[in-house]
Amino acid sequence: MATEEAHCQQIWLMTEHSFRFTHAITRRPPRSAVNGLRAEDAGNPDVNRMTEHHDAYVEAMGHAGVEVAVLDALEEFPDSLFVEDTALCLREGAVVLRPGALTRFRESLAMEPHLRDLYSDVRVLSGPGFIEGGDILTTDSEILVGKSARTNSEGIHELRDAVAGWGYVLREVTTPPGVLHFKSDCSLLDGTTILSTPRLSSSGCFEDYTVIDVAEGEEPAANSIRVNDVVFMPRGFPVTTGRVRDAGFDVVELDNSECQKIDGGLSCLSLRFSPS
Ligand code: CIR
Repeated sequence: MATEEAHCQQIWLMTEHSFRFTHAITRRPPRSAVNGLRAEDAGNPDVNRMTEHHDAYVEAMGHAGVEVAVLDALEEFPDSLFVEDTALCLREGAVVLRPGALTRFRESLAMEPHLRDLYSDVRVLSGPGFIEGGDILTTDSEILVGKSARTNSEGIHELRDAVAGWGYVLREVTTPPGVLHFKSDCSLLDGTTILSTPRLSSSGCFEDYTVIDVAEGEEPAANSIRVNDVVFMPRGFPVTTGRVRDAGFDVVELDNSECQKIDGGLSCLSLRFSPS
């Protein structure tokens, strides 16, 4: 490859690293997902349907150009399909997190060996803080971490120390009260564009970004994911999907009704990364 072309490709990789992924890790839904944690009772999820949706999610990731590892279900952990909460995966390495929900704490230990298979540098937070991946949004310029009922200041401080050596700037922000995770209410659409609920964007935390607000009554649509050239959005939120399409993004809608019953969005279902 000509030197100039190689240089351009390097710059492209550096500027879009927050949504260009070669790999993902997912975990199959356990039968015990009917006991998954939830803030409100919307009925138990149908695990057969959830599994069909999960299969479609994995297939869509493949179509988007990602090599997907599908781990076996862990029956002892009802929420273990939401692998995003267990780790932060960056180009330089992975950080094993410390979930703040007691029933989920050991899920991250079960993830660690899989990260070691893919990364030479895996850092494990030793506590005493707590932090879940759903509260972490990585953009091209920074890592935003929302303090929440699952993520405390100590956990954020420990993550800041863990990633500082890799050159990342970490900014502490706040998850709106009553919202499970920071990313329950926002997603990255490209390096500088965020899809957000108005209740979150009105806090001013996205001042340096272009913000597309989700429509009133369509808050779960805020948890979407940009994967390479497409944006995966949950089905059933037509006004917000229209706004994202009108802004020029290529949207793929995915069924997520069963995970939504236990507060799980599309981002929660995978760890997405490109190890360097
Ligand atoms: C929980 O409450 O932990 C699960 N039922 C849902 C986790 C969703 N994860 C995420 O937003 N990253």
